[in-house]
Amino acid sequence: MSIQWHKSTCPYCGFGCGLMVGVEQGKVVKVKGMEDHPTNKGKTCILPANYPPIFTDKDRLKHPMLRRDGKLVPVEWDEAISHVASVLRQIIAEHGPGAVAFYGGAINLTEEYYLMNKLMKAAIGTNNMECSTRLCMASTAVGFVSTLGADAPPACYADIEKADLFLIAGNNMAVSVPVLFQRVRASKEKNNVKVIVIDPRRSATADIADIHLQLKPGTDVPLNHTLAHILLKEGFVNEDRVEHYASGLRDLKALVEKYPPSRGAQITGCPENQLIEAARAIGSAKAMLTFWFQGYNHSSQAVYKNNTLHNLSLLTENFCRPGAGPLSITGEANAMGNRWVGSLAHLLPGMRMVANSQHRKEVADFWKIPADNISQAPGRSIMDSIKGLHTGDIRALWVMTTNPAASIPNTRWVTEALGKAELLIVQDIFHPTETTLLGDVIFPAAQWCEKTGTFISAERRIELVQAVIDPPGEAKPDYEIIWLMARAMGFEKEFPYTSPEEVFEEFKKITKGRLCDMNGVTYERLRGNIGPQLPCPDADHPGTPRLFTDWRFPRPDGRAALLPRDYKAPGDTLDEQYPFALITGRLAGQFNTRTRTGRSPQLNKMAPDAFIEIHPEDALKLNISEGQEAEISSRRGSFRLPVRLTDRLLTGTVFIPWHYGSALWVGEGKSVNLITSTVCDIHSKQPEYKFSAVQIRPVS
Ligand SMILES: Nc1nc2c(c(=O)[nH]1)N[C@H]1C(S)=C(S)[C@@H](COP(=O)(O)OP(=O)(O)OC[C@H]3O[C@@H](n4cnc5c(=O)[nH]c(N)nc54)[C@H](O)[C@@H]3O)O[C@H]1N2
Ligand SMILES: Nc1nc2c(c(=O)[nH]1)N[C@H]1C(S)=C(S)[C@@H](COP(=O)(O)OP(=O)(O)OC[C@H]3O[C@@H](n4cnc5c(=O)[nH]c(N)nc54)[C@H](O)[C@@H]3O)O[C@H]1N2
Ligand code: SF4
Ligand SMILES: [Mo]
Repeated sequence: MSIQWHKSTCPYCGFGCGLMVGVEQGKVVKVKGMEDHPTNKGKTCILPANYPPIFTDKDRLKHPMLRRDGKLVPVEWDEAISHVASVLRQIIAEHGPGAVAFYGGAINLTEEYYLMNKLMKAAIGTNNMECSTRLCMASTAVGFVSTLGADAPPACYADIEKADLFLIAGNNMAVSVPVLFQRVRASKEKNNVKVIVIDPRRSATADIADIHLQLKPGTDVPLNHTLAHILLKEGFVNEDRVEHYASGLRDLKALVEKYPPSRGAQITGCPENQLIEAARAIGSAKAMLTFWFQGYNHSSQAVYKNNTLHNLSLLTENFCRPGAGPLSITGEANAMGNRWVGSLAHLLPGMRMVANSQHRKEVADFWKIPADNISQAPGRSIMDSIKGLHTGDIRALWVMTTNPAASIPNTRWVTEALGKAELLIVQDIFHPTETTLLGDVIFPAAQWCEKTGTFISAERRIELVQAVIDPPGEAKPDYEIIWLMARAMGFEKEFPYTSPEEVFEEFKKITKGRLCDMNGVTYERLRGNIGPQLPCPDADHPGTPRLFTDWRFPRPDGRAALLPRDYKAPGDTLDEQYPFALITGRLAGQFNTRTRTGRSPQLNKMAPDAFIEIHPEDALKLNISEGQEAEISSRRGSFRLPVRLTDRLLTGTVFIPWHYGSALWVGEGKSVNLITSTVCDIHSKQPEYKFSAVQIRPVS
């Protein structure tokens, strides 16, 4: 029998490479890049290419399970669903809807987030609905809303071939988005593009930099202010033109006046002449494209880092034209869909806000419910829900497509909280994961290629990912599990769906007239074709590559905002006892909590186990050598790892890859989140994974 090829989109990062999935005798046997896809032109990184064993792994969940006498036992779907519905109804009757919370991931389908929003925010009546986007892109979203007036990433991938300067800040794309990195490198070579990398580590991405600003961790805001100071002082800013499309110039000038190169150098540790060289490169660029990622968002100053980077683009007119602007890449495959459906506790579907009464009314009218049914207070962020489990204010948590027991900071605090839930529902494709091990109820889910629905990529491109094989055993698509649960809770009328296409057709109506308008999209249009970039308001609309090309922004005065943001040092403080700044981040061979990649033999061989990187000078002082075990402690706990020496770090900083938990075979206590800081950005509520104060001791 020959291989049947089907078009799909990558289920890992949000760059959204087009893929071809090869199926033979009901099994996925091969995954390769789609030759004529505009995003990747046939290329892929190693992640999707190594997907086939992940479909058939022995740990795939095949039956619902309930915990009885401490043990998870398989049950029928009917029993699992009616049990969960009755416990949820009872908790809501006794403690109100606010005692229930939902926490999802960012690789679900747009349709699934829509259903969950409707179930939680309309039917049950609580805004306690969150997704792992809180840990990932929440700050980028808040950054866009404050600077531009909407969470609307303006640039597109075609800008990569049109820019003459790439400013890459806190984004190790060589590891985290390798196909993007290949495009960036190719454009650099072909078009002689200059590259500035801002990262406290000499990362693989920094290897192609013309200027690498190796700043002290957490000092991006003063660095950006210093660059703005030089741009203004050296006459690179046409103030009249800027005033035309951006407000706030006077206040920004007053603030950055206080950041001359000497002060910038002192705070960031970057040499003065290098800061001047970087600012001049920005000032002289014809088209600057900026990239940033978790080096920004995983910070207590995350939103301010975003705002002050956008200040640089706005000051230099690097916006709204080919090759210029902020090009935000999203973390997980459908992180963009997730944001636009409103899968955070302060959002509503179609780029709307809970706190806005007009938005609440529009959504309530659409759902044909009284406006008061949507609570006017934003719900709990996931960090607040964990606190709520500790205090008893949250009684039930439904976790779907995310692994909080491994990915939220301060693991002991998280697992204790999950243990206190009266009802912990975990909906995943595998058991064990760190979180399924704690569940009271396990729902087995179908995954990518086993269900149909839409993903939206970082450049706002919507694509259909289709079911091409059957899920194992009794596993069901997440959308079906949600509508079965909703009906069992008494919402038959509101959840009459029989297919994801019906859900999409309903959802798209509420995007009408919004920047995420998808009314020109149908499954039929997407089937077998490259999807359009949103907004795409009607059937013959070709899609929208770039936003705000008329330099008008969705803010009250039509201008974008230059924002004067004060600098604050990271939340966790270094002292004599905890003198090292711990940075956590990614490896090419593993993805997030590695429930998938850790089950691919090839990927696991590449990146089998955790380690700590230390600068050789620090190692000498600590009397630690390459390969030796070290004990790493923070104010929250401690664990042990083998040491690797590297001068790619600054002295005083250390790096640990964060993928390794306890549920797969690396054993207990390898998860760096045992020791990471729970300090969050107050504006985005996103944790500061990139700065924890730690101590290191050799283990003899
Ligand atoms: N192979 C692989 N690819 C992935 C993932 C994966 O797990 N594995 N995960 C996906 C997801 S969900 C995401 S969100 C992305 C994340 O992708 P990235 O954000 O690119 O990855 P990270 O390694 O988390 O962090 C990026 C860089 O930030 C730097 N950094 C740390 N502190 C600071 C600081 O204060 N300032 C600056 N400027 N930089 C700093 C780090 O040294 C690091 O090199 O990757 C996606 N792609
Ligand atoms: N220390 C530290 N911690 C971090 C980070 C860091 O850099 N450092 N990065 C943060 C970031 S950026 C992110 S995005 C988060 C990610 O944190 P998580 O969301 O917890 O990470 P994943 O491993 O992607 O979890 C996805 C889960 O969904 C399951 N799954 C896969 N497909 C499906 C499906 O179709 N349906 C269902 N129901 N389940 C499915 C997988 O088996 C897995 O358990 O972690 C954050 N945590
Ligand atoms: S770069 Fe991202 S989207 Fe492309 S193949 Fe790799 S993980 Fe998938
Ligand atoms: Mo992420």
